[in-house]
Amino acid sequence: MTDQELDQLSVNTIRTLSIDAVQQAKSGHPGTPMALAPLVYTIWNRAMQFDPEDPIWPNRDRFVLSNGHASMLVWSILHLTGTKAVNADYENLGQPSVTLEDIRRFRQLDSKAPGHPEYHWVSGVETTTGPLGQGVATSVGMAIAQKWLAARYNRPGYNLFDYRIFAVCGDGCMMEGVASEAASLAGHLGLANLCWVYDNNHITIEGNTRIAFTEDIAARFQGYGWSVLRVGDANDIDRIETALQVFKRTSDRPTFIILDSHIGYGSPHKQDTAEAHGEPLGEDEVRLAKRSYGWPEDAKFLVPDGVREHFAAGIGARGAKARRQWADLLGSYAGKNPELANEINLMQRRELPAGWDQNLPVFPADPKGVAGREASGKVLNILAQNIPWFLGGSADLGPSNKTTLKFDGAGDFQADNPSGKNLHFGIREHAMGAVVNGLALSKLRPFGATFFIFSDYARPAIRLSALMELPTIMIFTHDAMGDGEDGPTHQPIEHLASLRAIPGLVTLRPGDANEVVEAYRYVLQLRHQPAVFALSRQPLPTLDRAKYEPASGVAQGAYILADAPGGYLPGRTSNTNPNPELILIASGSELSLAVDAYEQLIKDGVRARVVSMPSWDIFERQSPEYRNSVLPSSVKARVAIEQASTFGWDRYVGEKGRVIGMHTFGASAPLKELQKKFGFVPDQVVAVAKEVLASINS
Ligand SMILES: Cc1ncc(C[n+]2csc(CCOP(=O)(O)OP(=O)(O)O)c2C)c(N)n1
Ligand SMILES: [Mg+2]
Repeated sequence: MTDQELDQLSVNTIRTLSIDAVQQAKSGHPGTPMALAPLVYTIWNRAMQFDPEDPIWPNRDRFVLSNGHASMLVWSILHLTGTKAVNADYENLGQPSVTLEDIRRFRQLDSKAPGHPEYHWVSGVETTTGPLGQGVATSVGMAIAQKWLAARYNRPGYNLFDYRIFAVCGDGCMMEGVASEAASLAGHLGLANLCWVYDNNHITIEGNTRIAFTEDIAARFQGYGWSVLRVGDANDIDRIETALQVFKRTSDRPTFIILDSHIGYGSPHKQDTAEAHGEPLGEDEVRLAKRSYGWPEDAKFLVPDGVREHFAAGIGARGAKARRQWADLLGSYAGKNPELANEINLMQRRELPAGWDQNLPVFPADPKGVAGREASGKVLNILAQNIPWFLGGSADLGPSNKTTLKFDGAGDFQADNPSGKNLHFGIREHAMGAVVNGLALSKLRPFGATFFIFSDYARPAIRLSALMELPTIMIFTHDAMGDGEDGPTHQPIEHLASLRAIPGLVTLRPGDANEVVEAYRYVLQLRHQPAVFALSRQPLPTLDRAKYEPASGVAQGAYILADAPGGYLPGRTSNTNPNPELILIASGSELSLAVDAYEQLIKDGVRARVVSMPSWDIFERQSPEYRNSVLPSSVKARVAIEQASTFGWDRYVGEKGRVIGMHTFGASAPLKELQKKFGFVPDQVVAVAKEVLASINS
């Protein structure tokens, strides 16, 4: 067979595997794989530097399928290239990432060919996609990461990091706002290592895009400052390759390739229709499509002889050579730059450098105290010096979030300064969330920041951080009514509850400056979990830790801060009277309020305890014994205090307890007045506590 024939055979293998898998599963999306098989074939077998033997080789090119519903493209290509599986400890298992059996069991339980591309589940998938727009936005973070890595680690003669990012997207991705935010940022930053290929098929689920999407997309991307190319025939492999070569030669801006395609290509009755998008073709139509490709009509899941070999001779040989050369390069680099080489190694395993937590501040007791955001800013500036690859920024609120890195050499990340550690996301919270994911997928340790109220604008990306098990950090300040005068549009209410509901996400609302430090200490050691901080705008009293228990209890999620005389304080008291009669539970700005109420209650002869509870989810991971020692089941009189929706607190206060929280959107007024109006004052807490006690004792 000629090379041309082998190209066509390979393309048709991707097409027919996709058709057969969807037909067998009786669900899925056949049309776009049928149309984009030539594109994906060309990117992988002709353009990408990727070694199927080692899918986590640091300098590999990245491939992102942002229109994740076309996942059969990924499963086909991972299978045909023989990409190997890697486990959670980054060990190569020597087995295929996706087997033909997985493809036969497309969308079935435990198959490595699930409905959408899932990072962490299938090796070779660079990011989870399916929520449209998310993949392309994440690819911008990957491109920023490559630029940053190159700036820090490359040396003359040592181009350790020069990889590119290829992302494929459809009409849905182009309609989603997050893609626009991200494209605008990528254009501003001149990310020439980034290429998006847009599948211009004029079809979405409801039919032709003329019903909702008629803009001039080429003009739009030119406006963003991208290089815009067009390939008029999605079947023309050579033209596609030429466009990709133009991308590789472009050195000052990202590339957007508009690819005109026909969804369901080759299916006589479904091509160019919305039906080809999301339903199996049907047995008869499958035969007709195969006939149009010159394929044996009754063959199923057929990989003809020569196809695997064709990939091995293309991407396989090219990738193996590139990776070998890179390994040699790193070896000689390590001889000259052992510290930098060590950083690269640590980073790949998501480990921290020695001394990462040195010089973290200890805040002295201070009734006036320090704002959560202020303490956070001090910690960030130390961590970013201790951990070279720790970096991040805010969505235009750096001065308010106190996230600006101010030490010498921190710098601003810009097109002409890619080693900067301060990222300026602009007012683009959603793209910020996705970019942070892209940075974490590239093994950097990133943070993003905005007001807590606008966590909603980043939430879909935060959800994906959790789904992908990425150690991202989101710093949300102005976490409650602290900027009172701004009013209900700026006062978060349901945000804590909604973030606490995301599986795997660590949500932390520290109660004073030392709890902020401990919260960071905990979070930095996470390797596979994202975290969000809810931090105060206003100063919070720094508690006297000689009098109260140490802030290191943050690492348990909740801890006894103060107890009734004779109460249980590990290592400190005689434990003569293990159980209090009343427990006050608080987080964040309400912790010192709980302490004030506690002091009053103790004076009044009530055996009260204060539990600081900065994190529900960390607490839930503690042993039943520990949890019961903090919140003994026998103590029914409990009051939780939090300036947020009361939703969910019943699990900790129980049927007899009460929650002092928010049931409205707040109001615009100075903080002191708001605290009074909504009951966040010591007298009110004391009164509620006594009511609870009385009702239990009656
Ligand atoms: C954020 C988001 N909204 C809605 C969907 C549901 N959805 C999946 S595919 C699709 C249509 C996508 O059209 P297009 O990107 O043009 O894909 P094509 O049919 O051309 O492959 C929709 C609405 C989704 N996956 N993500
Ligand atoms: Mg479309």
